[in-house]
Amino acid sequence: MANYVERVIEQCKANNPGEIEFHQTVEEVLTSLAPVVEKHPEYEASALLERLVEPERGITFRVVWVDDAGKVNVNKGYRYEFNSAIGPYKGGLRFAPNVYPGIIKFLGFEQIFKNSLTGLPIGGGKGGSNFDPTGKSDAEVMRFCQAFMTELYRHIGPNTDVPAGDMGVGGREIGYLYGQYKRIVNRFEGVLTGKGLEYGGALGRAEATGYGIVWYAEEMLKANGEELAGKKVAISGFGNVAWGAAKKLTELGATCVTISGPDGYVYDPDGVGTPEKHQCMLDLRASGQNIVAPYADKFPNATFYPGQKPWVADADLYIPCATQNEIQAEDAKSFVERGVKFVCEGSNMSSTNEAIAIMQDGGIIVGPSKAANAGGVAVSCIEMGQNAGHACFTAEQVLDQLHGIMVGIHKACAEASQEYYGKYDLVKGANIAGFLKVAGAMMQQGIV
Ligand code: 2IT
Repeated sequence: MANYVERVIEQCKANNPGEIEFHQTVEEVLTSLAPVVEKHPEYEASALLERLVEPERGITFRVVWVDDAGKVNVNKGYRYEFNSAIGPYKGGLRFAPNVYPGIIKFLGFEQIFKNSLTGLPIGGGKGGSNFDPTGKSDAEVMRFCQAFMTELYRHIGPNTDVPAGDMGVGGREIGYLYGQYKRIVNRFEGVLTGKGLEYGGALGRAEATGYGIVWYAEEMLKANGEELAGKKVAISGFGNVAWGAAKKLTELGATCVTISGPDGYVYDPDGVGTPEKHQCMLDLRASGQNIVAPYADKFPNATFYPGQKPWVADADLYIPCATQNEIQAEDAKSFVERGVKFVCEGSNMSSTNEAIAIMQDGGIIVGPSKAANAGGVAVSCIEMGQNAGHACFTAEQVLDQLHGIMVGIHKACAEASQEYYGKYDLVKGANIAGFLKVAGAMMQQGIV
């Protein structure tokens, strides 16, 4: 049966040449599923893994828009609708210059298991564009979003496929995308999440991913006899996820000592812990410059280290919140050498497979992103429910539910790894727990 897993991994690599990020997640997830597949021969008989790694539908389209100088620009647009066994396709849109099918497919594949782990009825999908938002004017972003939605609208719907934000797509972009969708279809409906509070957005959605990660990390620490209060925490990134994480870490009594951007990292010995500092993160993001150095100009106790990652800073817990593969083998080795105990992934696929193996072999407890960062999409689903029921939930209702979901995800990961591997391994446990629900639904729905 292990042969079955290996065969599907090899076939998937051959069928998707050059899409290395997609290969990476497929290899990581399927390898950990070997004992599950062993127990369920019916999966191989129904080609369940082959179906799982093949998106149900992949849409590629042209996005044409005119910049402020009057020049016509052409970008690529994508939506990979991966799996709808347990609900409508759900997942964000990423606008970044390095976007290509390998990135969108890795994100879409991860999203299947993440969404399943939330316990809510949402399938997996992801989309985006190679559009680079850095330095673009507001009017350019609007024209791009309108052009993107002019094609995408025909493929999505509140019960079909519900996109949201990801890197490069925040509240502003969701607003422009939503406005264009509504203009075309003439319906006010919950087709996107992460909307503004004035037009159907959920209270707590902006904070949800970061808060969820910290609540997941808290469970990880508790399960290993430690507590978050008093801990020094190094995070990467400065966007939506990092912002939410910094806020919740502070609230729970930890000190968040770093943030980072493509230009380097900032070390703040006093902690990124005041409303003014959290606002500074939002201002950095709104500046559209993709840099963190100005934080150190504003808060003189902080130091900016150009070109470095925050992993070299001394901390008790590391939370990557920037992008995929930001923890490489050499970072993992350095964590092990320094006796680091906890790493909780915030960004999707924060670590290379080699880095995960090095950390786990070195005794580090690793929280996998597909479990730890599921809070964002969980609140997106709450937003879908709110829209469908023409309701408005309070922040307290949303965040209490989110906290319960994150505690439940940690428990599900721990129990699944205990059952199939006889140990506390959240990385394998997340894959197994996420997979079992989707596999059960696929088996019941026949060969489709
Ligand atoms: O990676 C993710 O889970 C997201 N970008 C959020 C997806 C969503 O639909 O809220």
